[in-house]
Amino acid sequence: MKLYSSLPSPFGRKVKITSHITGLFDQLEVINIDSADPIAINNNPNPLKKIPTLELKSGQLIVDSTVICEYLIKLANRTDLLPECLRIESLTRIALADGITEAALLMVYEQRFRKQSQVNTDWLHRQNQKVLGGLGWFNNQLTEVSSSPTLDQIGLAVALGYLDFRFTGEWRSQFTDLAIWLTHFDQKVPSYQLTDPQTHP
Ligand SMILES: N[C@@H](CCC(=O)N[C@@H](CS)C(=O)NCC(=O)O)C(=O)O
Repeated sequence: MKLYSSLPSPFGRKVKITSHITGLFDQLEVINIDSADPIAINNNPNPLKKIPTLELKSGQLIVDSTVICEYLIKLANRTDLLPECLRIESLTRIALADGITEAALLMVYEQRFRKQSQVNTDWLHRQNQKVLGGLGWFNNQLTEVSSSPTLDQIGLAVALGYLDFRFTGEWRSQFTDLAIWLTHFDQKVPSYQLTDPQTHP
């Protein structure tokens, strides 16, 4: 299976951690694509040119990190990562965690793809409110982490990791319970550090 991703991609990291936990990482051929490079992105078979993208040996494409993770979870028969009896609740938590990551990505893109004079500070503020809203929600809804985390916990950890990576961990002083939670995740899930773009570039 080919996984199109990039080293800093938080959604790619979500898939990589899931593949480690399900024991499928060695079956992935990871192909790094620099999303900022207009020539490199043409190598991505995803028509939307987003990463992560999974390409099966048959040529079938699987897109969107949650869909890819669910595919891996089913392939490895590890449905405890996305329990059927809690499916809607889990998918909601995953969507909220992904929403934090998406808003943070949009803030990064606003500053990467526009000239400084064109950066829309109202738009940045709007996205930052989403990040803060999501963090506030999770800060009051934390669940205990084990060495085999659920997919919503993986999604939350990569969202926080992305804020650490791109926004120097400013969130930590305001959301102290979440910061403690992430320390537990980091200690219990070795693939979190293995996929850290700051230490494994
Ligand atoms: N909902 C998608 C989001 C994927 C996404 O936005 N990926 C970013 C990189 S982390 C990307 O491909 N950005 C380049 C672009 O949007 O053109 C998922 O969960 O996979």
